[in-house]
Amino acid sequence: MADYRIAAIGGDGIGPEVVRAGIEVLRAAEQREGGFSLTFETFPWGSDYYFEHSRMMPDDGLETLKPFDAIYFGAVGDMRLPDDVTLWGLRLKICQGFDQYANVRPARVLKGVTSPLRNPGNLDWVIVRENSEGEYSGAGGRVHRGLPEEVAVDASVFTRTGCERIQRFAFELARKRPRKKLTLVTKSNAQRHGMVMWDEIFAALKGDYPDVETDKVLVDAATVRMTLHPDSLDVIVASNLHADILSDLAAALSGSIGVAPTANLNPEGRFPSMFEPIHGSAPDIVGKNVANPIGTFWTAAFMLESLGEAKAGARIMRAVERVTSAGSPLTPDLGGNATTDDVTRAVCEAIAGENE
Ligand code: GGG
Repeated sequence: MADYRIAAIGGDGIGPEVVRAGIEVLRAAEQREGGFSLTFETFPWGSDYYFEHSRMMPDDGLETLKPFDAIYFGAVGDMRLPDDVTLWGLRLKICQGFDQYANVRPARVLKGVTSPLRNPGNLDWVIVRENSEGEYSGAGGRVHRGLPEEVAVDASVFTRTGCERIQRFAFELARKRPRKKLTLVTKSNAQRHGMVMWDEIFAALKGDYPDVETDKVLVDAATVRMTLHPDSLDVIVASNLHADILSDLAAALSGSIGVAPTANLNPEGRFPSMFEPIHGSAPDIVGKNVANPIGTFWTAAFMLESLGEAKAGARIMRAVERVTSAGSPLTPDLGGNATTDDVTRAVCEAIAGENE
């Protein structure tokens, strides 16, 4: 029987609350499904850890995480610290340190959930975000700090290897989906070096995937397509920053940022992959027991699927949709007045009570 070792990192804000809820749901799925087991180890890394140790995670944190089969992550962001310190000190340290270059962000309207769009049609997208370079390369610097002549530079670094591997990943993903459609999003009219290379690589790769229908759109026009013609999109591939922004829009259009999952994949399996809800630390609702745990449940399903336990993952999603389609219990972001605990209990009961 397979035993999967999962590193759980709640991180900041509502992260620990939703990861705790997610572990309960994973335990329910493990029990109901049988045939595999999960061993969790929890790491208290994040902003509280920073105040004790002057760093978001230990210097040898990546070595500690390396033997795990997967990382189940909550969120980063704390009002007491600059956002770049928390993001680079934990989430990006893991994503970049483990070469988790494929960030996969599905968006669809779950049963019973209302999209803010008048005509959501069959909104069912996967956004593939380049996750290792680009606008998040970290290259740049500041000189003459505080003086009128101060200069700040953030360099977007796009490598042919980085662009090609993420685009191939997106093509492979698109060809496994019923619609087999891939849209490239860039801003190659304004960013005339790196983004033009994205376009050129896409044009060259297309020939290797004749079964995948392709098109391309500028990132500004992509927001319009997503809002007015959601049916025209299936898989979208874009740079680190563009896809980050588009996937927040996608989550909002599918009903709430609280339901959307993410996988940070190292597709070759040289390092563990990391799974997390799209949402951040939501400091305004910390400790109130109202955080929506559904994004973390969908994330759990995604993690099980990636570990080879697709049946158990699908079971979690059926249970989630049984609860959402019943219309209750739902947290306030979905129009309900239930707590995180209420939703967690209902999903665990739906898993345990399923006859399939
Ligand atoms: N669970 C996702 C999360 O914590 N996101 C925090 C954040 O600030 N992310 C910025 C980014 O991914 O670019």
